[in-house]
Amino acid sequence: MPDRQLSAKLFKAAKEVIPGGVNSPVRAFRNVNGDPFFVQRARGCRIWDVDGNEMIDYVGTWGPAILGHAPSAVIEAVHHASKEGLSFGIPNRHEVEMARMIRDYVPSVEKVRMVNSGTEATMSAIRLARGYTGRDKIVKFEGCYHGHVDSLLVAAGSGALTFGQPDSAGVPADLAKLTLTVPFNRPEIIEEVFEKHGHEIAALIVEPIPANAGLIFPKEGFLQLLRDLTTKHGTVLIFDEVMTGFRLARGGVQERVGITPDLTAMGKVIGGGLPVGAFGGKAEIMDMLAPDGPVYQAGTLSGNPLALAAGITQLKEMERLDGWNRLEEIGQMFEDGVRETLRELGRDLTLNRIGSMFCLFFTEEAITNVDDVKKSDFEAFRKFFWAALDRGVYFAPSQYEAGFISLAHGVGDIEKTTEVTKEALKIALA
Ligand code: KE4
Repeated sequence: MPDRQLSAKLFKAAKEVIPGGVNSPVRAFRNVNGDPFFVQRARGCRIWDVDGNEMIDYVGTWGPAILGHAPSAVIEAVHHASKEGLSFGIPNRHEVEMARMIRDYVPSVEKVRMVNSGTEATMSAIRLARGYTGRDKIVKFEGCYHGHVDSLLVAAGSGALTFGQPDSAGVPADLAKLTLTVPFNRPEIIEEVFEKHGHEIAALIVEPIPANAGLIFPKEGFLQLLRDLTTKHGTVLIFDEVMTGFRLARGGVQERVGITPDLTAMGKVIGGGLPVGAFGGKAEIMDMLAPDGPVYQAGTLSGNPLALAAGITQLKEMERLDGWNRLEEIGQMFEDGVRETLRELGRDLTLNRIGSMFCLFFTEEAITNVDDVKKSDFEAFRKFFWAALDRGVYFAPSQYEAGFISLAHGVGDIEKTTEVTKEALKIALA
């Protein structure tokens, strides 16, 4: 059992001055009924906690660390940029280079605006869609998370087709009522929604491959149905690719599935670990933004030179290293190891993996939406999480999160992970 005394001391101190002791709730390990460790440093696919325990990391700071932690090229780029200044609040050349790269990687993005988080990206995209269409209502899917935007922290209303109620304190009921939350992968329900309300709906926002309820694959034709319905009713289709963008393909999920959204929310990978988000899409829509258009959106640190130097370098490194193909190879190795282990244990748990993202569900049922995830054995998941962590492998501390593989995960790391996963599964499933 690793010694985590310094983490415990730090967590106690943190709780006195930070709500819940964390700056973001998932870090509190509430879903695994334990206290978090405190990180000391990270490099490659490994992290070390303040007590010196070393772990193989499959969270990767929730997506940005696609090359692994602290890649030398990114550190060098940030260091070099910092010599010219830390922040300007003045147009700078990094902004033009990043915008051009994003447009090149994601052809549906004719124009793009940089922001400082995924939340800002989705919040701005929603406001823009409302300004562009003159409509107020929006549609999102249960289990999809788009950041802590008031309009998107909304649970399904009483009936599947009634508009929403707040999913968080502090969200006005009158605002939540404008958001309709429906089950993912249920074509008949989304068709009925548009039949009834299509003319009122400004935007439909979706994670094209939901990764905030584990990892859920859209049924054949479901994303195309969303594209057809939104086109037919003049609704803005927003792909939230904050997590999947620049990771599941060079051009994100929209490149994999060949579906073109009207707007895309982006983040994580394009920040190289520094605070960055972005939203972009059709020029006709984007040109509605101030200062040209009537939709206001702004940010002191938007286009920050250090964050963009990090993101630009990270993307260039992915190109140089043929990163997306390499991630598929490593991801396949990871998947083969886990599936072999499940076969040996005679347990057919559901493992969803695409590219460098995965989720092992503690259920043998197919996972089509978050209702299926809720049937997982959460106690077994918790035992698995802690057994793996105690043996040096850090998986996401929640059954509702996806795992992330980086270019820094080598064959040896995957082999160790497979061994640890086997031990942890034996304990969890005993
Ligand atoms: P941020 O505001 O946290 O940068 O991004 C919000 C966001 C938007 N869209 C998607 C699809 C996202 O996954 C996220 C944030 N992802 C979570 C991880 N599941 C961030 C972890 C956290 O909240 O601490």
